[in-house]
Amino acid sequence: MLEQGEAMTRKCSIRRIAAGGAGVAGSGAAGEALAGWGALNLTQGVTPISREVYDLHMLILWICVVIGVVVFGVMIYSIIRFRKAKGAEAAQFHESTSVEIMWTIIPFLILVGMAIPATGTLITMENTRKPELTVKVTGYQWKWEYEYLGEKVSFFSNLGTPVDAIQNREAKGPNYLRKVDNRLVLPTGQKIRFLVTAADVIHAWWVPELGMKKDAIPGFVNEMWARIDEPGVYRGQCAELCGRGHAYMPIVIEAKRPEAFRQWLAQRRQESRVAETE
Ligand SMILES: [Cu+2]
Repeated sequence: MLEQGEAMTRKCSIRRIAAGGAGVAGSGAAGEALAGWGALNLTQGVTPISREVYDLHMLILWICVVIGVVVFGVMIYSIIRFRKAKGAEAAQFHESTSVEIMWTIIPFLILVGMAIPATGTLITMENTRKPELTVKVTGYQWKWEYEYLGEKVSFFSNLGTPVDAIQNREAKGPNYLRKVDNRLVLPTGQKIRFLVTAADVIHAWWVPELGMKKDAIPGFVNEMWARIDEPGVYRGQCAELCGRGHAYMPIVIEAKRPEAFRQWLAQRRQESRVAETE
């Protein structure tokens, strides 16, 4: 009796969670974000590399779908067509050279077919040579520091969400925990190299739209690069559990056209010079 009661409560709570999920999905901004199958897929991103990564992901997904359909199709067909109830007799044989050659060569060809385009993309990703701008990214507990190398501009980027919103004393609003005080402003259409490191523990710098993620490790410098096509705001997060404030060190990139970026950079340099002399 008790067991039955427990099972009932569990069933009810599962139903409640499911209903709650549907409620969230159906309401406002969250509903828009979850609308359509596209929201379940990898983002196409805003850089040539992120699109290459997306295309690879789709190519390999469809290869997997075809393999799945063929394997399960043959399996289900055989199970039904040659069932015992219809009096099917199993073939009796041991070792078949032709079958063994086939099941070695076909997977080999599939793997090579996937490895060739994937290697090309990996090589492009690793090629950080000849950047037009280099930004050093340093992770701290719990903020990021951005230094525009050779430009005499550097600043910290802290969480922009107020503590009152975190502690439910005010409305959380859009982009909750995904806002910063100082955005990382970058130019569009230029090759930007990122040097990623950390000053205390391991963090990871991740903006999904750039199609890349790098660990930020104290004493090491990891490299990555991006060429952002369109102006816009792109958000990311620290992706390596780095302590109590791990959720409170978001990344916000603001991509501007090169002229607007140069203007911003000059103004920023001016501000830091003023701050130094004060
Ligand atoms: Cu972190």
